[in-house]
Amino acid sequence: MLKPRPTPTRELVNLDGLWRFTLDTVAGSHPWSGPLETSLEVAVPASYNDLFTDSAIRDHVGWVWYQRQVRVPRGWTGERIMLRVDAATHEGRVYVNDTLVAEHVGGYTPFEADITGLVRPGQEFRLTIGVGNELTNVTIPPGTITVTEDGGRRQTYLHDFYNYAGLARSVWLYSLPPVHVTDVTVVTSLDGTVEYAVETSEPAPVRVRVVDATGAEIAAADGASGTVRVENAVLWRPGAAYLYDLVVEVPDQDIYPQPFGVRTVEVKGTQVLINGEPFYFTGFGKHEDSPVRGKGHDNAYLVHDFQLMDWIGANSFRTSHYPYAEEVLEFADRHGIVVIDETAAVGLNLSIEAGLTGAAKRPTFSPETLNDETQEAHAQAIRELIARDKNHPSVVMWCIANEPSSNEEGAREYFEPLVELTRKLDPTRPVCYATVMFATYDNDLIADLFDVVCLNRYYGWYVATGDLATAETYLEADLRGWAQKYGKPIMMTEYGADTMPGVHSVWDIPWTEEYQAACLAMHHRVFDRIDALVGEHVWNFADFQTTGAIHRIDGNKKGVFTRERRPKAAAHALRARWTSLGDRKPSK
Ligand code: BDP
Repeated sequence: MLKPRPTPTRELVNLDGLWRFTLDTVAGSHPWSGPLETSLEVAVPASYNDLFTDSAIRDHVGWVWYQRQVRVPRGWTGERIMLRVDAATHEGRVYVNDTLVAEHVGGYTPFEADITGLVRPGQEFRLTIGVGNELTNVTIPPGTITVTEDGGRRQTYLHDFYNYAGLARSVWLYSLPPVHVTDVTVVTSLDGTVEYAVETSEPAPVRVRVVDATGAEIAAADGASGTVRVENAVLWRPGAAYLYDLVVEVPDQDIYPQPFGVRTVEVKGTQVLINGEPFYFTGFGKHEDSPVRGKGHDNAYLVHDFQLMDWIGANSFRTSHYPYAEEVLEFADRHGIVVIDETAAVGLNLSIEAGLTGAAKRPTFSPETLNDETQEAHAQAIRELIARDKNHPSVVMWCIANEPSSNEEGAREYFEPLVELTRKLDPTRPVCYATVMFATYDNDLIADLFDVVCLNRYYGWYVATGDLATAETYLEADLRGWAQKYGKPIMMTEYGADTMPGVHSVWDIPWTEEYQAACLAMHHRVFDRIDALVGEHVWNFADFQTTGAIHRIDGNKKGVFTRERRPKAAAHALRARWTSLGDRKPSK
């Protein structure tokens, strides 16, 4: 799905700002059929949960309503008029005046509606967006709704971040010419060959031009698909981005520039190669999370987070545990940061439920739990992720799930078709999933289906807590086991320790700043002894909000930065390591 851009043939109106807001509390009411009766206003983009003081809003389970008036620019006569929601977490329903124009399930990917027949250039309409936050056994991510003793509804889920909801990304009104470009796919080779495929709203002649970063046209071709050749192509490299535009033209109708980089990704033996050269990932699993905004996209945090990643020597991150705002990927494209792009398939693991909630043990994959319908929702999440992000040079790998119960019966039947689908949709990028601690090289049932073994491990924290010597032997045995069995590259997608800033000790005491640094250093000693290791992503870049739990102090504190982005001691230690690693890690 193309990102809306202003071009000579397209105009774009941003609808962010303050909208009217209310909870859906009256069953059977139709809040979209008139002005919302409310004095509440809500910020877009932002998760709504932390904006208000009322816990009934923060903890609401169900639908909420956003509403505002929108004026269509008067010059749009004869154009198609489109409405685009960058994300409605987790489900959206869009009404233009009284008419339902779009419904979408999946909280982190965009959707749009053609509203041409319902609105008039120069005139206003009432835009109402319902947003539902319920997670069930057939949503991605999954969750469970229980009814409490007092009759209230409670949402539980097995992922470790707060269920922020609402319109956390931008909403747009934009115009399209009657015949327009609907999709562009670009695949590049190191010799400068650019394969492209363009789709249009109806059959029409297509011309493409490659424009370099100075604005000069350097190649051109006719036809909806084919190849163009960029002579002496400047490669998109980690740390040294270079972007071209494929300017797609439907003559006399539409112009759409699609940015792209010339680069390749490949897995060979135990290496991940970018542009044919081994790449070693340094960086983090992140979250879209900040005080007050929740998951609301914020360009100030975007710039600052990337500055901190640069300062610390991170060359990459994983969009744990859902697709991030497109602005984030575009920034990574422009600044040469490498991205592992993840779906929202997190918490597909009922084996941990019993331990966490005291509930009876349930199988993860079964008709009553995660079933064919869940798998179809997961497939849809993969389709939408790839449709949105396929042209980003920064994205080098798809991560289709975080910590599924991959050692449980049914895992292979569930995942095999999803891996096939991912490869069919994008044959150019490796595919991975992040493996939970309980899935070992002995009992995991799906690792052979994927290209890179990605491990989330908490030695020194959940296992061998406070005992780094034991943790070191466990970690090394674990990594060697995977290396030996699979012969694939191994990426450490999570490791770390909760840390309260300001708590110190001369001993190995969990939660202290020194312990976090020592725990990471222990991991790094082991990493440097494992040939197949291709990268290290610390969990997490910054502290983030979760549901309340006895092992969480106002959220997860495994950040190397606090939630306000202040460095803990480990940040300085990581900086010392990562800024002196060069392109590769030290010889083993
Ligand atoms: C892993 C999850 C991550 C959690 C982390 C933790 O992938 O989302 O936040 O553990 O417990 O299991 O800190």
